[in-house]
Amino acid sequence: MKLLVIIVQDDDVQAVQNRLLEEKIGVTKLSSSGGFLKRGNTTLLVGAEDDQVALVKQIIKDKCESRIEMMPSIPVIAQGIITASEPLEVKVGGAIYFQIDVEEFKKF
Ligand code: 2BA
Repeated sequence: MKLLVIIVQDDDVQAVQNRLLEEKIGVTKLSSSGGFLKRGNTTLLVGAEDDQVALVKQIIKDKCESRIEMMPSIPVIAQGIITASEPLEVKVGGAIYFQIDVEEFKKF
């Protein structure tokens, strides 16, 4: 069994969750936020049997889009003068995926 930790953009969560539920694959949704953009995203925890892992990856690939986000300008102080940095375009990927071996799984 594997524990999959998948970070997705909030806009894609519903579609991913619906497909996982259709396939009867359990999922836990955690509210999270990115360290760089400091915007909300969602972390999904999926306990998957080894033979379900490929299907979960395919669902993620199908349902998660990469998008361009704007990082707003921030005040910058240089040589005592306050200016504003240029707004920055940041490409946020479809999803970030981690796969971990599960030593033991129990339901109490
Ligand atoms: P954020 O940390 O808010 O990052 C959003 C996007 O900003 C990233 O998209 C990446 O394109 C860019 N970015 C991140 N750090 C950067 C930096 N130091 N300089 C320039 N650009 C940077 P993704 O790579 O698709 O990541 C989307 C979200 O997934 C991240 O949101 C973070 O919440 C999570 N994530 C990404 N890599 C991770 C990792 N190695 N461990 C844990 N979480 C991760």
